[in-house]
Amino acid sequence: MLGMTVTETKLGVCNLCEAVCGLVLTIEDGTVTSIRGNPDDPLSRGYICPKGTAMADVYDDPDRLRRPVRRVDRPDGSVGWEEIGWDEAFDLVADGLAGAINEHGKDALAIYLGNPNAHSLGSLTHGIAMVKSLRTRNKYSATSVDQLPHQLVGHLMYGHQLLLPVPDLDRTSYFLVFGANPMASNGSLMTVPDFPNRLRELKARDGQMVVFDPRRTETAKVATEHHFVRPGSDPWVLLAMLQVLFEDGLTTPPAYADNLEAVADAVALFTPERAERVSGVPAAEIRRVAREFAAAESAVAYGRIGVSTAPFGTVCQWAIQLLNLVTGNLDRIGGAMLTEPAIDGVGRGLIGRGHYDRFRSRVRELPEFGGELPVSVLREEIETPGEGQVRALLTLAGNPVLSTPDGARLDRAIGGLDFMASIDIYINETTRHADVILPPTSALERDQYDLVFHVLAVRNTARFTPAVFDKARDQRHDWQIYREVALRTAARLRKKAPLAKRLKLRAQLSTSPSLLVGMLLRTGKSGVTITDLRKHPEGVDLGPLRPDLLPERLQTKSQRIDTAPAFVLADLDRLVASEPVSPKPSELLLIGRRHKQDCNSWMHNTTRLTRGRARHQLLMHPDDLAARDIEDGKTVVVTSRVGRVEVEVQATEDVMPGVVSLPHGYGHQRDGVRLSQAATVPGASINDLTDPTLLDVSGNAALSGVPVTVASA
Ligand SMILES: Nc1nc2c(c(=O)[nH]1)N[C@H]1C(S)=C(S)[C@@H](COP(=O)(O)OP(=O)(O)OC[C@H]3O[C@@H](n4cnc5c(=O)[nH]c(N)nc54)[C@H](O)[C@@H]3O)O[C@H]1N2
Ligand SMILES: Nc1nc2c(c(=O)[nH]1)N[C@H]1C(S)=C(S)[C@@H](COP(=O)(O)OP(=O)(O)OC[C@H]3O[C@@H](n4cnc5c(=O)[nH]c(N)nc54)[C@H](O)[C@@H]3O)O[C@H]1N2
Ligand code: SF4
Ligand SMILES: [Mo]
Repeated sequence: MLGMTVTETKLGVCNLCEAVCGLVLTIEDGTVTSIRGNPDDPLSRGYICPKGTAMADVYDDPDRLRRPVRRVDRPDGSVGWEEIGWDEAFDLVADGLAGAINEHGKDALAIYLGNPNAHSLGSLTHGIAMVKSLRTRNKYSATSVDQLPHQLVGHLMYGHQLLLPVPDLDRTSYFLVFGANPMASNGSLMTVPDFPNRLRELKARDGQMVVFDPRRTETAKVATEHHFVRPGSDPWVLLAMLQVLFEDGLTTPPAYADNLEAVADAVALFTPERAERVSGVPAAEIRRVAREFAAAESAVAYGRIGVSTAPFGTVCQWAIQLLNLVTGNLDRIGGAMLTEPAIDGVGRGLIGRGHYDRFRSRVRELPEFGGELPVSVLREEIETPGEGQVRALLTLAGNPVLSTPDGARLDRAIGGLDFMASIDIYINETTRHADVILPPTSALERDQYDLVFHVLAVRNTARFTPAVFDKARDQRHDWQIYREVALRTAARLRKKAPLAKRLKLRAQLSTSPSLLVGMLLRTGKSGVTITDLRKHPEGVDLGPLRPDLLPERLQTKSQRIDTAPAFVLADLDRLVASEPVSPKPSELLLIGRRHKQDCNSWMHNTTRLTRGRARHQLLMHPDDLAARDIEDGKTVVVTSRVGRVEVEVQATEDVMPGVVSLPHGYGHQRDGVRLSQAATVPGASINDLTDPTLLDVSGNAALSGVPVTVASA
């Protein structure tokens, strides 16, 4: 074999977005030399985007941590990192966490869970258990800068926070999209790999895709129709559509829906004419779209980040559910349908239904949802002295300094903590403050089964992907890290949990995630076993989504849907009170942006994804630039209530006049420190401008539609 190259082909899975594409990797002498989409995968059908190929970069990345590191504050004020052994690292972390709890109480420890946790089997099977064992009320996650309104509405209407109908994209004839850009994001709360082709198929069968977005996005450009809508004004448009449906008598709701008269009453005031004044969408267009939606053979409304991270995210998600429901498109082919995953975490109660306002945050008294507080309060809980003040922080795969509102101030607050530990594969803008970082194996080195994304997929499939690479001896999987941190911290607590509880925790955390998947499949109803999945690593097709699963699948006590939850109706008063009289002429509304080659706040150190034209600029309409005497390409100062950033501006008619757009996840150069993953991409963090006091009623941050001013630098 001397001198010969050993070439292997292995199947993998991409964990960089919710599309969870199946991959075929070519590996030569241990190096990944090519990554393609797997044509045999029944869900992703061979699709892959530029990020899928970059999975190899994460694996190879010399910047990626493979062994624990401890922060060393040097006498000259600079910071260095020193590799330490696992045993020492676990002890340091357990000492720090238990120390804060013993001295100041359990709520002195805050925990933040970031997005990649949803993409790791071990985080779902073991991470959540570890977090629970630490019993703090100061639990935060990316949920409250993302999909919290969906979860609240699912909880209120269907009885479970994750009983969320997904668009039956492969069969619908009318796809109505508010504030989502699946051509760049590849779908969210709708696992839909190969969106571009699925859309082509939709259009080939004479289907419509109608998009409402303040920017003419990649998705808007391939839509059959795009409407500019003023940021934050979607609830007016959505409620006006409902008003039209009721007024025209176009409603055909299912028998298990209650209180529709209350909905009709509540929306009566929200006429298309009133919506036009607030949103800029002509009343005639709102009427036409509503009528065409109702008349379509099948239709489904869908809304994502642009309407979730908005001041009325909950109202929007409620109205979107209602558009589907009142037109008879809920639980129907081509409409909004329920999935039947092989591991039904929702139906089997593995995931809680959600609960609201069981306790509140200490400083601002904001209600919890599902045991979590809105991350918009994290900074003040760290900074405000008194009983229950946060003294220590544990982050799991997150970067709140770049991803949550007023990140700059959070950054400073985190810097002042007594102790911080992170479970993360990089030193990022947040984890740079950690005393110790514990890095788990990366995605290609661990087994994967998508416990979350099969629940949200446009087709029922199941897939188990064994690790592509063996882990090195001195690496740890995330679940092994969670076990050690949980057990060693528990052992150090002065107020120990009862012995039986601790033994149970040990047993629970000592079973590997893959074994758990096998057990969950065996005890489920799908008939699929882990042996089947190991035989078919490309995935097993369980068929298209099935209709008529309601009302049986509802988890409400009555097994009926309350279409008019008092909680949501009450927020309509706040909506009316917020009706803008006339916008201030100097003010612009800031919205976000995702690009195909970006992955939230990380992956900016891979050449593969960062070469080519820069894309960090503030997008602004030429008329708005002219009105301020600003030239295209110049550096501008963007100012909001909480902060200011400098960034280059780019003129484009793709944004509405009065609207500016910055992508999130940029702005890596902080305090002049070069971070291992921060790379060289320029740009500013949009979350140095977003405002933690702007919130939806759910507690979700209103990141979209933040008032800013723009001036020449
Ligand atoms: N203004 C604005 N802000 C936003 C958004 C927006 O649209 N606009 N979007 C929001 C949304 S939807 C989300 S989900 C959040 C994301 O916010 P976060 O989840 O806080 O941040 P990410 O950028 O996803 O960072 C995840 C970190 O996890 C680490 N990581 C990656 N893979 C692994 C792994 O396998 N294991 C471990 N342990 N660590 C890993 C990387 O170091 C990375 O820095 O941002 C939110 N913030
Ligand atoms: N390439 C890539 N893919 C990703 C990610 C990534 O970072 N990069 N992140 C992943 C994550 S964590 C998530 S949650 C999903 C998000 O998935 P999407 O929600 O599809 O992604 P966004 O691009 O944020 O789309 C939000 C859209 O809302 C628009 N918008 C902003 N404000 C408003 C408003 O007030 N009203 C309306 N109607 N529209 C508005 C924006 O212009 C934007 O086009 O993407 C996932 N996929
Ligand atoms: S669409 Fe791209 S990033 Fe998302 S799972 Fe597929 S290959 Fe990965
Ligand atoms: Mo997200």
